[in-house]
Amino acid sequence: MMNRTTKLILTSLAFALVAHIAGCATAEHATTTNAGSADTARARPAVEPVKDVNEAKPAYRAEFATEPAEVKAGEPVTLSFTVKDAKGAVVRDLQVVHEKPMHLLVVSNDLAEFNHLHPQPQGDGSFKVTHTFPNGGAYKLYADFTAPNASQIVDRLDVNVAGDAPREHASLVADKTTTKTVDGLRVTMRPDKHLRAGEELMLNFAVADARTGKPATDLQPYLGALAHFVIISEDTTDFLHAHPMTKEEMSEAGGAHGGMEHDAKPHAHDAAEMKDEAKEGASPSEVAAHTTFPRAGLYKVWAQFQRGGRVITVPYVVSVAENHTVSANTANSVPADAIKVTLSSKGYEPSRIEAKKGQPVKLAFYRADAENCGGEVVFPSQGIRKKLPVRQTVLVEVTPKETGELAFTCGMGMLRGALVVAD
Ligand SMILES: [Cu+2]
Repeated sequence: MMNRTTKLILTSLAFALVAHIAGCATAEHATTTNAGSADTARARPAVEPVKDVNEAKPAYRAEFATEPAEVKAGEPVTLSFTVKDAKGAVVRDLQVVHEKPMHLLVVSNDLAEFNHLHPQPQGDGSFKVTHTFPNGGAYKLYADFTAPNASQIVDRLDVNVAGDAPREHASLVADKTTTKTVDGLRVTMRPDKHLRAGEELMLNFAVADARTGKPATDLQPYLGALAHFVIISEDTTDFLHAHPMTKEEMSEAGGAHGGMEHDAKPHAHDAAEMKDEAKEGASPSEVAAHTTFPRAGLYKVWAQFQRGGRVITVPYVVSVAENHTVSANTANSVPADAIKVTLSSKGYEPSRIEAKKGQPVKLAFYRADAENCGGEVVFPSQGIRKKLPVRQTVLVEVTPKETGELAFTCGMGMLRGALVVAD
């Protein structure tokens, strides 16, 4: 019954990233800055360098300021972000990811309000965008950026907006229906399995024209992708920004060579290319995000599409169950003759492991969090590709046949490590 255009063609790995604001690499970026309150003058705590047994990786953070300093409901305010490295130097050349050097998600603390903005680079190295908060109250900002040769960083910032009558706090309630109609687009979310903490799953979204009920095949690329997904936990500490992948990306991610080029060629899309593709046939009326909810609880999901030149934001509230299967496996032991390699959103630790030519090395990969890119470990030169379920230990045995570096990467080539092989 399904014709070509309604087939799910954007499946498999999505470019999805998660930042656990507590408990891992991005925790140090999650220090809060209060603007528009008595706390404005309080300096942010100094950022501790990322601990790495082999080489000190630079840590980055966004310094946040508002103009004017006091933020008032209904009045435009300029939000300014200056990214600095561990030494305090301004970082200007952020990687362009999904067509923008910086993505900014603005949400009210109760997740009722949502804005997806893009601060623009300024002459002084800062990134600025003007925004008008509709109501007084507490807001969270998530500044999402990627410094050169570094992985994605999400800085969570607090803004208190002055207003006469702060809006009443809205409680999250899990949706009873997974079909929503916004701006003439009817969107149905169909997860491929029951939502459980720490379990990889696919959120499928079918889009139809609300008036005709027919599959909507006229979606336009928005920031280089057919959809954007932002997922935030009820307590605002977990943030995921996911995109469906194009066919080219899927093949690029699948090939070791393509994956290795990720550093040289930042993850970016060619919207023109996608438009050409759209001319050949209609846009797919289903898109999918590959994602993992890190913990049990309620999450708000915003799916964003573009149609007729307008961005359409479709909100969902989902309930994620405890995962007893995964927690039962947390006590996975590492064999005595194996080297434990922990994988978190900061990458592999250790990322460089000494080995001897001709001698087998046993690596025990432990994936500490649900950072999506780490779902697989790949040894391109060995033809090894293994799935890494969250909080489980997976053994990989390799016998290096040559001296030099024997690389391993995540499924998309964004996180990397190497065996350093000597005679
Ligand atoms: Cu964005």
